Amino acid sequence: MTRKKLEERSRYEDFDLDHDGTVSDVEIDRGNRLLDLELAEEKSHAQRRMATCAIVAIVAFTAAIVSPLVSDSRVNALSDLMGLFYISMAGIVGAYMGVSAWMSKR
Ligand SMILES: [Ca+2]
Repeated sequence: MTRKKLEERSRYEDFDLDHDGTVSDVEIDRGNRLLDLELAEEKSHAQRRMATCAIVAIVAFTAAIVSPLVSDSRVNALSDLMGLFYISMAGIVGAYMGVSAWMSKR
């Protein structure tokens, strides 16, 4: 049986964890598990960033509408939209916290 080789600069070269020149099934499985963990970590970082941005947006938006920069007539005209904004931002934060708690118990 002929020996299989990886192509030049193959992405599976990184899977050769003991650097012996061959990529074994165990190394492929381990590499795939590491890849899955890295993707899960990246996803959780993105979700945390999104929740943080939502909190910052709530604070910044509140600071903007109570500042003298925005007139009372504008605040009154946009009051319905503001409610939706607060509910949606709080929904993002609440969903993040709920899913985080649920995932930690799994
Ligand atoms: Ca190896």
